[in-house]
Amino acid sequence: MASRQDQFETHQQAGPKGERLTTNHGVTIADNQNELKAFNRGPVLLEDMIFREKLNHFDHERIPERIVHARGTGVHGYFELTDSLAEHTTARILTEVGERTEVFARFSTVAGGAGSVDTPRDVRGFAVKFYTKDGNWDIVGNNVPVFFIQDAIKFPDLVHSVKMEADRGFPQATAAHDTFWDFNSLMPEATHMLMWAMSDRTVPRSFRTMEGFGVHSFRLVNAAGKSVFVKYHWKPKLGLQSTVWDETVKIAGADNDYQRRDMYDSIKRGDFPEWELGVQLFDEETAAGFPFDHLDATKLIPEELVPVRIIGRMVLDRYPDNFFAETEQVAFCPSHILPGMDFSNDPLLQGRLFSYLDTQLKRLGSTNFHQLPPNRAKGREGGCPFRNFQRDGHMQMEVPKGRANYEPNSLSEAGEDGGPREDPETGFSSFREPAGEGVKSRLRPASFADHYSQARMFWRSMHEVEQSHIVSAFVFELSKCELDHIPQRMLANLRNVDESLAKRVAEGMNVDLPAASTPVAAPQDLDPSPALRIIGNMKETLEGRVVGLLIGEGSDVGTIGAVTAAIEAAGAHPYVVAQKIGGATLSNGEKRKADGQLAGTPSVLFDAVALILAADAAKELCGHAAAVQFVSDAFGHLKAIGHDEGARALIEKAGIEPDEGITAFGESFIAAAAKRFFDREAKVRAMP
Ligand code: HDE
Repeated sequence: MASRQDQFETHQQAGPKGERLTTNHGVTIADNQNELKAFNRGPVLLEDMIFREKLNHFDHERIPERIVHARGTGVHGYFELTDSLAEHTTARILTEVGERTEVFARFSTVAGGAGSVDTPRDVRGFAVKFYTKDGNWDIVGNNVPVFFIQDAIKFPDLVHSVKMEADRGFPQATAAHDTFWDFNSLMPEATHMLMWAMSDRTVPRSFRTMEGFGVHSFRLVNAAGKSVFVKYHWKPKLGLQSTVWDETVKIAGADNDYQRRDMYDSIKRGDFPEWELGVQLFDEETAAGFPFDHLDATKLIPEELVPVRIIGRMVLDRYPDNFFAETEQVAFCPSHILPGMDFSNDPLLQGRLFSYLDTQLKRLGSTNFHQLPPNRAKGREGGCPFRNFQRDGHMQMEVPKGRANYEPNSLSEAGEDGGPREDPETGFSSFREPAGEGVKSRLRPASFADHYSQARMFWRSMHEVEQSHIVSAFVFELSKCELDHIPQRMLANLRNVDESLAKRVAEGMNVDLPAASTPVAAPQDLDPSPALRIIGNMKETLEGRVVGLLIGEGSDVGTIGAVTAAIEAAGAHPYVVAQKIGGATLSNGEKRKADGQLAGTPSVLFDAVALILAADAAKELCGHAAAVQFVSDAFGHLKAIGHDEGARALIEKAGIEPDEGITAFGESFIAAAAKRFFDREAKVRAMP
């Protein structure tokens, strides 16, 4: 009978570093290939503790995914304060200019499951954990500054409505279905958020090109106990950039993981994603003068009303070593604030203060989730990340010493360690807010009644291109509803936002425009806020972007070199695509390997494209749909196309009418590649 060694001669007997494989209990394993059998070709024995331990651990690998924001990617980095808020807060992270604080950020979609795609039309989560000297601080925000609902008691209804429909288990990761629009059209307070959700904000090009918002008002509290309100803003260094819808849909097909890969690749290249942190600061008196209630999370404070003061920057520079241990197990809680900070009475925020702690217990299975590596208060001064008398529980990782597990105690009087004590000086204390008088009730404040003014303000603040995208998105989504009365109800609400918007959506669907619904509070005409636009807040820069170079047999080596150098000089990254992954033989007879194969690397993955082709190769590519689509999609997605003489045939085959975005190589290409050509849009698709 052959021994194990005879059969598996090639198996390594020790790891590359001489490590031995062991069980979880540290016993070295002799055979990791075969179950223990009673005899040759015989049954497996229950006593095989190595097999049972391995399978048992495997069977329990999955933990519940997040009920919302299940799909996400996390990154390590740091925050650096550039402007002190010492007059407003005692939190050191906001007062010590130049100090670097470790952070962990997680970006996510909201509706889809953990295995869904990265690029549906959806709000993106933007959660940051700061490991500060005063303990962990989490800003658990989104890339949209408002929310659907005013009161947390409606959150389960909202989430049920957007998730897969209960009976059929689809659609996944999209709001474009009956139940979402049914619920939201019945909740006029959602209208402002729906405008954002249908805008280009929810189809961001990259996590790196989106803003983040803390959404709610929080408080800062200074040493004298005085408080101001604060709203947090993240502004991307690369400016805002979104995709057009056709591009979004095609990205999902080309690369499920597009946005997390973009984050991973950019960090690997050293293009570290960066945001500025800004704050809007205002006091009670200023807030009282707003034409809306800032405690209502369906409202934003226009930057034109309260400017955003930039106080620091966040740089993300390290991908996690392990997705599960870090990104899956990181536990954000809006309740994680520091001494010198406090909450506001926003009822949505107040509900969140309960929900996140509760959810962590369910997902991570233990009240000791704070001991997991991504959650430990590791920035805390004094070595030990926490010191208290909470004890025991599942998966306790600490070994507390001594008898003191209660307080007060007098054990130190006998020379024993009596443990930590509260510190009224530096400890967290709540802002002494005068409590209002009133009646205990479930009423919604009257100041929350205006559901349309800011939705209208948002619409009127948009560039006309963005307005057409909003109309198209409403048409697309409402056209997916099977029940006709639902879009009708939504259209009735949209009439309160703007007549032309409602009319264009109805025309785009070829349905009747119903009578307007009756608003609880008459909408007001607020001043538009240009800060809300994407167009106008985009940066004409190639920095950090990716340009696809389509090459083929005989491509000119000099042109490839010059275009590559120009792209790199502009701070961008060239990515070579050829029909075959092995690449092509260039004009000098040398073979150039491709980074991507044409059929699997469409132009949707790039910010601009360069076609460097010999005439014969271009002609041959005219017979390949993937090549023709590479060009026609780049055009249709409003991107710059640089080309040499040889590539002309392919451009003609794609049926492209040259415009200023179609350039020869040189400076004009680099300048064009930093832009999107929105004027082209009317030529390529009918806009409702
Ligand atoms: Fe969340 N939300 N949320 N949310 N949320 C969760 O917590 C919840 C809301 C946000 O990357 C859950 O750990 C309630 C607003 C982000 O891990 C859960 C309400 C904003 C993430 C939860 C809201 C957010 C979550 C699910 C209404 C923007 C992902 C898993 C009162 C300011 C964090 C988890 C990460 C995750 C509850 C509304 C942002 C269930 C009850 C508003 C970025 O606890």
